[in-house]
Amino acid sequence: MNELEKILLIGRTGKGKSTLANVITNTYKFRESMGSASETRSIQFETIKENSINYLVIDTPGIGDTRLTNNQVLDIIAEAVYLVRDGVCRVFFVTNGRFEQYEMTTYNLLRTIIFDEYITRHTTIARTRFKDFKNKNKCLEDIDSMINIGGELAEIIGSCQKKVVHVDNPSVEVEDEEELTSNKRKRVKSRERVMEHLRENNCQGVPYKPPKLESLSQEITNDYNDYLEKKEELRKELENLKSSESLVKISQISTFESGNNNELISERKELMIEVESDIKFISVEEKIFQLEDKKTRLKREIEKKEKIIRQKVLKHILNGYNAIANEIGDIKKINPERLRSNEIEELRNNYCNQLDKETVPCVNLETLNLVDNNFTGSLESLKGLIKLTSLNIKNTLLAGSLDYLSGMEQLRELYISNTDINEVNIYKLPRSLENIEYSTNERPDCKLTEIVPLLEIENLSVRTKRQLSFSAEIQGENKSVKLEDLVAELEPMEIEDN
Ligand SMILES: Nc1nc2c(ncn2[C@@H]2O[C@H](COP(=O)(O)OP(=O)(O)O)[C@@H](O)[C@H]2O)c(=O)[nH]1
Ligand SMILES: [Mg+2]
Repeated sequence: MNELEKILLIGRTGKGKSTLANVITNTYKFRESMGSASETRSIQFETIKENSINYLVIDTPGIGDTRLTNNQVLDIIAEAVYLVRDGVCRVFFVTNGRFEQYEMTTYNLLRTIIFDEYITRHTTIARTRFKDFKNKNKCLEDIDSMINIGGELAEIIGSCQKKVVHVDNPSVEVEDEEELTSNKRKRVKSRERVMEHLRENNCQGVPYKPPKLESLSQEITNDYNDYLEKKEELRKELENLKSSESLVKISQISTFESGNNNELISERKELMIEVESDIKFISVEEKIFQLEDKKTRLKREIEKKEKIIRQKVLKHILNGYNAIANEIGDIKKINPERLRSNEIEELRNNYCNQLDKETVPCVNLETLNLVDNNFTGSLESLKGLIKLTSLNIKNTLLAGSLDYLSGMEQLRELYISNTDINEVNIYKLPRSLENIEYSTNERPDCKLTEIVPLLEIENLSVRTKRQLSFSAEIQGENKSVKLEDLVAELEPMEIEDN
């Protein structure tokens, strides 16, 4: 069996991934960006055979790029996972040595979402734009200087055993003949470097297939196959449609011509021809109608599949959130703060358009900020987040009862301004609450207005409690104040439960 060694190229936009892909595959099939605007937004891949080894070279767009929409990112992850579902042989982290902000985003995201800490064992730094790539000493010096700069790149270089391949793949879109020849030669030489590196660092039959990749690929492979089949079907239909449309044109022309040419021929004959071409005309039109119908149906089915796949990827990301957070916490190698606070949180907040039980499985989550989102539905899905200390659902369309928060015994801050939350049993609210923000100024017609009086009582009790415990502290007493005791006093003021 001919195994495919999968080579995954990742890195920030403009670092030379597509160019490197062309160099490795010895083609110009990958789109090299001339300006920053023309970069590709989807995955491209090609196979090559070299020394009887089959390689699949996969070029990814920088998924940390803000220019991509959330759906595009999910699609890219899905496709990448599908392509490397049997494991990846080498990951080329492409960089030009100039370390920039967000340089590691793609790497870190893939590492946390589909790979694990062992990704470094299968990673090679592809250092592009290195003019002295043929000089071994200069290459070694460059590795040292990258390590000396420190930071994440240095750590990666260290943990991938200094596996760095230096290349220079200048553009071939140049006018000057001499320059073109020279640039092409540099590409050829660079290619030799890369292929040599691949020979030395092949998978030896054991591709890297970490559990996260395995589970997500299992999750989406069937859907992805369906999706690809449908896309192929659609492609064929479109082709059919095209040829049918040209048939219509031909038949229209023939109707016209037959009318003209038959002027001198007997009426009967003319009529016959007209009738004949009419029949043909109608049947082709009907066919087009059927094909159009099929096209619309297929498109709809494809969209549906896309959605399912995206949801599965999203679910995988959010399900893994805890494990991911733990893993980062343990390893502390890849700047855990940034990863946690920006990237994963960003993913969470941006991608979560719908609150359901599956999308909120992060039991260790302490802060959840969903402010200014279009979330609808109830808070039931948050029930399990028992470690939350702060919950902000301000300016969302979340509705219903606050009772779902009753198990959150560490919840101190709650922001529910301008929502449709309209049920509360203040006895069930977490005792730990220190602050509830429940303004309705920005949306005076929101349903929250219905329970504002109750919340005022709650806030009063919270404040009283704080004052009491404060004075107890001052008095050196270790007296814990029970909320029930306080609300018992407030009970006469309570407005009927709704
Ligand atoms: N001189 C030089 N230019 C390069 C090299 N690699 C890429 N480029 C140029 O950098 C730009 C971006 O390259 P591209 O492969 O599209 O980057 P990608 O966004 O990572 O795919 C293009 O104009 C390339 O011609 C290299 O090794 N040397
Ligand atoms: Mg590219």
